[in-house]
Amino acid sequence: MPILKTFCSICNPHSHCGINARVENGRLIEVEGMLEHPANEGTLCVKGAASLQYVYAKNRLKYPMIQRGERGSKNWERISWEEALSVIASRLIEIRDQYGPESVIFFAGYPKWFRPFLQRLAHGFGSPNYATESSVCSSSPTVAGKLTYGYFGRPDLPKTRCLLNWSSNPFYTNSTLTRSLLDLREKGVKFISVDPRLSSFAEKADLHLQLRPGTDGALALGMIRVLIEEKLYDRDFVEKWTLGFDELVDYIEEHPLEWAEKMTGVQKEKIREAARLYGMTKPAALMTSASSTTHHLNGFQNHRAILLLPGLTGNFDIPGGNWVEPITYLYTTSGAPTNEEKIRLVKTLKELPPRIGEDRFPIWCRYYTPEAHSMAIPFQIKSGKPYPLKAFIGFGLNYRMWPGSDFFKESLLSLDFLVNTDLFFTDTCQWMDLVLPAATSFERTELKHWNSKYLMLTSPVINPVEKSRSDLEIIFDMARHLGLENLFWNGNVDAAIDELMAPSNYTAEELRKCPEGTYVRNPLKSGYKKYEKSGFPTPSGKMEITSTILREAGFDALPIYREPRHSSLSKDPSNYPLILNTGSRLPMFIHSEMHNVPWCEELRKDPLLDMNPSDASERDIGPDDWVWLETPRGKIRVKANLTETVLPGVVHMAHGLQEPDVNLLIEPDYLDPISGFPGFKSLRCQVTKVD
Ligand SMILES: Nc1nc2c(c(=O)[nH]1)N[C@H]1C(S)=C(S)[C@@H](COP(=O)(O)OP(=O)(O)OC[C@H]3O[C@@H](n4cnc5c(=O)[nH]c(N)nc54)[C@H](O)[C@@H]3O)O[C@H]1N2
Ligand SMILES: Nc1nc2c(c(=O)[nH]1)N[C@H]1C(S)=C(S)[C@@H](COP(=O)(O)OP(=O)(O)OC[C@H]3O[C@@H](n4cnc5c(=O)[nH]c(N)nc54)[C@H](O)[C@@H]3O)O[C@H]1N2
Ligand code: SF4
Ligand SMILES: [Mo]
Repeated sequence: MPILKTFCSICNPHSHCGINARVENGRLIEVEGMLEHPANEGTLCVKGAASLQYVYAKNRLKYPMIQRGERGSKNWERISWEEALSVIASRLIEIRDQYGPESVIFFAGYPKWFRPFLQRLAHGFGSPNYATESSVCSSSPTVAGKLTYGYFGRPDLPKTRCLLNWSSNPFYTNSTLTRSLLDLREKGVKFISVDPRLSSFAEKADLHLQLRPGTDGALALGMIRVLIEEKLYDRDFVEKWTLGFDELVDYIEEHPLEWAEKMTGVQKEKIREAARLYGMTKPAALMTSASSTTHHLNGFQNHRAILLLPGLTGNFDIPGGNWVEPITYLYTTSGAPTNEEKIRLVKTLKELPPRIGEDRFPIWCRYYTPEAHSMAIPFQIKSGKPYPLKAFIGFGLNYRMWPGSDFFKESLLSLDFLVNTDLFFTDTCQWMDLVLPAATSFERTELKHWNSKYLMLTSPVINPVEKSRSDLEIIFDMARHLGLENLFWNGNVDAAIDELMAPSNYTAEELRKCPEGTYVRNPLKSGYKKYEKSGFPTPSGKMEITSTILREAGFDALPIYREPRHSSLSKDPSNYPLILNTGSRLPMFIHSEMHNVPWCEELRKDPLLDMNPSDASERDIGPDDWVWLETPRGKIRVKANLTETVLPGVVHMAHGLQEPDVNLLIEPDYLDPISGFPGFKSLRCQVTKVD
């Protein structure tokens, strides 16, 4: 039986494991990790190992379908692709003629691989309203880095001697890093973990700072105080390359370590120890999360405070520190330059009407890639201001991603036309006018870049399940029906890949000749301390401890620490004494995904609320008791999982479940005023036993 080469694209774009697929009569029979692939070196996690159950899941969407009658009436009728795409095109053109192209939203959920082409479709159609899941993920840290340094770099793991892991749990979330992290540990590299839970990473750390969620800014400022007090900062760098150091010193002087201890719950001796370990071990690298520090109302500024650490200690853009390499394609640094930007943006933003959210989150909108802000969508749908919204074309839309998911759904249902393209007939699909079946990575052609300077262009290794199709082909075909075929290489996907890869002289034909992938020839050489040549790409040309952009926009220029609105320190005698933290990742699920896959589902059958035994005994709650998890917005029924891994006073609930949905408990406008990120991780709640 032949072994065909492909990769798993279930989880985050920094993993994506190479796969050897055994195929019989066009059907997948077996998968195993590809030994020669630099990302996974033969390994697969439980999700990838369950690929057969995923590809052939019972609820795969099999045909384009249209819902006749009312939404939610389940009156579905199978239609042909031609019919589906004609209906979509004619409705969109009607809506464009009546309300303008900006009234149509083009949205990508968690899947990322087709995004540049979806954005091209939106702009080609005339709508600035291309929006994505990144409005709650990774973009806030990205913008925080841009405002502070102009760019930011990932931790240079192979060369570091100290890893300060601030709020990430890579053993679960980026599991292809596991082996190399354990190797570092065995080599004696110091690990510091900043995490309110004893995570699988924190267990391995030399030092674990178990802070109260959402107080990261206070902790970072506490560490900075020690670095300054004990002269552990890089004085040359600070003098030459920073803006606002004196303001920082003034602030720090007013905030002793006792203050940081009180805010964070971390003993001041531990804060001092962490600052010394990070400040004195050279080189040291900072690893952060795409979301956990920024899922708070004060998250953007907290993240900025954390990002000051590499600069102040001379660890920015050096070997073994936070090394800046250019992003070449879809969030990765493969070293092979592409025309991604050119392909995404066929119109300049000046030629398009304002994006959704531009009024409310101007900094995010200006300094992130030109997208609309997803969190602002339901509010503009409701208000119709500054202009009405009428249609939503989703690719991988899960309406439960939003805080106040019921509010988002209700606003969505007030639109005139709803389409979603997904692999599965999800809960969200039930509310659409039309659904389109997408193909998995096994059934499509996909171009992928890896940070390890590796490229792959796959061809389908199995027949698509029933009538499912690649998202890319669907987008190209939608474009054809809208009369935009010229913008879409007249339907020729390989021609698009040729144009995309032209700056690094690869063609689709050449890439297809090495189905197992290839190391990038002559990858871009990044060099170190690039600011010494050209300064930092910030308004002042320096690392901005005080941000010029924030100051001009009326925000605190310095990342000073402020308690979030629902602070657990506030004095009101609240009925909600516990902190609710949501969404710590589980290894067997990806948000709303993999719950339909038996091997994954079996590993965690119940909706578990992690709580400390002391909080449980105060409430007469025993292991596995059913409890109500309640916030001022509502309550859901969950099962108590008593565990010492979480702090007393803080409970943790997974997101992504259809039932019970924790996002029903969160106000839709509980948003960070700078980034628009929801406060998913520092809310107030109560837990009581179900009678
Ligand atoms: N309470 C709480 N809420 C959160 C978070 C939290 O921590 N707490 N985290 C937030 C974050 S960081 C994120 S990233 C979001 C997750 O964002 P979501 O978009 O909700 O993520 P998923 O559920 O993984 O994926 C959405 C849909 O994409 C479909 N899909 C997968 N692959 C493909 C494909 O190739 N093509 C197509 N067309 N569809 C596909 C899936 O089947 C699924 O239905 O959730 C956010 N919401
Ligand atoms: N298996 C799996 N992998 C995934 C995903 C998934 O759903 N499943 N999702 C992908 C996505 S979209 C994302 S954004 C990433 C997230 O990737 P990670 O950030 O690595 O994972 P999380 O579990 O969200 O958060 C990591 C840690 O942050 C801690 N944390 C929570 N609140 C705070 C806080 O206020 N401060 C600090 N310092 N730490 C805090 C949690 O306790 C948790 O241990 O994972 C990606 N990978
Ligand atoms: S889900 Fe697992 S197997 Fe698939 S890419 Fe992610 S880590 Fe690899
Ligand atoms: Mo995310």
